[in-house]
Amino acid sequence: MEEQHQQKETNKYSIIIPTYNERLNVALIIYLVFKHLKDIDFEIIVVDDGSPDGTQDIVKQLQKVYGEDRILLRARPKKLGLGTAYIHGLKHASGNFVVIMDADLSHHPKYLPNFIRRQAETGASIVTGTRYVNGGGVHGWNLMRKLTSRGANVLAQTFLWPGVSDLTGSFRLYKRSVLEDVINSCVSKGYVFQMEMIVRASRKGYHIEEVPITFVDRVYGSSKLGGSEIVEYLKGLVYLLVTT
Ligand SMILES: Nc1nc2c(ncn2[C@@H]2O[C@H](COP(=O)(O)OP(=O)(O)O)[C@@H](O)[C@H]2O)c(=O)[nH]1
Ligand SMILES: [Mg+2]
Repeated sequence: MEEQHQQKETNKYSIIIPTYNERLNVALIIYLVFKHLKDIDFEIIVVDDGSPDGTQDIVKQLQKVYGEDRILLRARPKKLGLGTAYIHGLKHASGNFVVIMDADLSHHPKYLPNFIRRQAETGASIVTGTRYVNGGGVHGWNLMRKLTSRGANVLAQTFLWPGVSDLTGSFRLYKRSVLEDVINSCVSKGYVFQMEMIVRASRKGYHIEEVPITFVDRVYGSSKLGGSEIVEYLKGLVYLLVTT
C-alpha cells in the first residue's frame, strides 16, 4: 500500500504536443490538460515547427500563466514532419511516462486519466487510444475519410497482425524507456509512423493496452493529411510487411 502510494507520487508524465498552425487550438488543449490532470505531475512539451500563424506567441503567453516548467516550448525552424517532432520532444522530456497527442482537440484530454489508470492497473508499456472497439468512435469525418481510416486499419490488421485495433491513431501513453527503444527502430517519417511504432512495439513483445476514445474531427484549422500521405501509408505497409 505504502509502496503503491510512493509509486504514484514519483510518476511524471511528459505530454508531447506537436503543432503546426494550431494558434486557435493550442490554448484550449493546454487548458483542458490542466483541467483533467489535477493531481498528476506532468509537463507539456509543445514542438512547434515554425508555424506562420503565430502558434508560438500563444504558447509563450501560456508559459507566463502556467510556468515555463509546466509548459516547455521546444520549437524547430520549419515544418520537419511528425516523426521527428516526437523524437525532438522526447529529448526534452523529464517524465518517466510520455503521452503523445494532437493539438487540434481530436484527442480530448478528458481521456488522459483513463490512459493513466489503465497503465497503473496493468503495468502496460503502452496504452493506446482506440476508435475501433466498443465505446470508441469517430465524429465529424465524411464517409471518404472514415473509409480511408478503416481501410488503412483493416489492411494493416490483415497483413501485420499486430494485436491492436487502432494502428493509425496517435493518442498514446508510453513508458519513456519503451518509447525511446521503439522510436529508434522506426524509419518512417510521415503518418505511417504511428503504425510502424505500434507494429514494432508489438513485435518486440511489449505489453500494449487499449482504451476507447472518441476522435472528433478538428474544428479549427486544416488537416495536413493529403493524397500523398495515403501513398506513403501503403508504401509503409509493404515495408513493414517485409521487414518485421
Ligand atoms: N511539429 C509539427 N507538428 C505537425 C506537423 N504536421 C502536423 N502536425 C501536428 O500534428 C497533429 C496532427 O496533425 P493533423 O493535421 O491534425 O492530422 P490529422 O488529424 O490526421 O488530420 C496536429 O497537432 C498538427 O498541428 C509537422 O510537420 N510538425
Ligand atoms: Mg487532426
